[in-house]
Amino acid sequence: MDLAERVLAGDFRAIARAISVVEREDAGSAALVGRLFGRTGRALAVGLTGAPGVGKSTLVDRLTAALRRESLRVGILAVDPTSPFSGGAILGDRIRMQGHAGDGGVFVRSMATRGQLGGLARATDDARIVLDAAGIDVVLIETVGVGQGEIDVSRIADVSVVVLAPGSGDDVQAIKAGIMEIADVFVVNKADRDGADRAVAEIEGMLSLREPGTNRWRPPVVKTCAATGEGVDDAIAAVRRFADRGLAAADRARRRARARLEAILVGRIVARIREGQDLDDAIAAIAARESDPYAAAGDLVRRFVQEGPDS
Ligand SMILES: Nc1nc2c(ncn2[C@@H]2O[C@H](COP(=O)(O)OP(=O)(O)OP(=O)(O)O)[C@@H](O)[C@H]2O)c(=O)[nH]1
Ligand SMILES: [Mg+2]
Repeated sequence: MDLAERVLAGDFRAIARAISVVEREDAGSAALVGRLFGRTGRALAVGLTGAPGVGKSTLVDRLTAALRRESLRVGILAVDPTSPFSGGAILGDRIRMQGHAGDGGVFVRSMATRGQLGGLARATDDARIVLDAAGIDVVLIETVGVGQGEIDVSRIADVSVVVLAPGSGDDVQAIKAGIMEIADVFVVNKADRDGADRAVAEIEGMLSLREPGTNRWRPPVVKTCAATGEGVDDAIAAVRRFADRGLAAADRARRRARARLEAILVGRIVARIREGQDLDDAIAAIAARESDPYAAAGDLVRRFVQEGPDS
């Protein structure tokens, strides 16, 4: 059996290898995704985003245990857009998965930034494809959220959960508007601490200030104590309620398809133009003020279209 066949058979070692192949964009990576893609679309990808230390990993651990009780297969991707140089080993320390070591129904993987952020979102999306094709039922994507990158990563998920904790400096006002916008479900974790009810009230208050839209989903706000597992079933129920709205899923799938397609097109066209002398000439002309960036880009695109992508 080749790698794609072994992935489709659900072999964990093959899954790990396949994710490395797509992560590094090794030769054959596009062909591998091509072999797997037709067999995807079953898995539910759930993103969990939040500031460092709010309890995302503890929550992921609890969610995994609950999903395993339903005999669902779980894939966990721990993604850190904030530390480009940390690599897999250090990231691995941030995952609290001891309880599931040796469980053949749980696959765990860390994803680190290699190169730019866009690359991380792409690699994570491809890893999701590998897990989906391998028969994983639920993919949990943990992303540390403090900057911009986690927003890209959260777009990969079918359902985005924003996790907060009371009184840790990451309360509602401090959370970036962008993160708020991506939430399909809010989880206020560490409900055992003071201020949890206030945090819930603040989020609810913020949500009621949004533009009312017909049929617009109002993100539920769920309190959890990941340390004890309290509220975790409510969080799963809220995620499923959102996922069960078929239209939202279809919309999201199309948005994701568009983003992926456009990114690949841009990458290929730029790579193709870079192969020739044209790009260097255009850069020199702009730097010397002999041309402007818009005119130069227009010229390059025109020439690309006229000559064809393979000339
Ligand atoms: N009191 C309390 N502590 C919790 C709860 N959930 C998690 N913690 C603790 O909070 C700390 C951070 O938890 P993690 O699960 O590692 O948080 P994280 O968001 O994954 O952290 P990073 O991956 O580093 O961003 C740990 O010491 C947990 O034991 C909770 O519900 N209540
Ligand atoms: Mg963590």
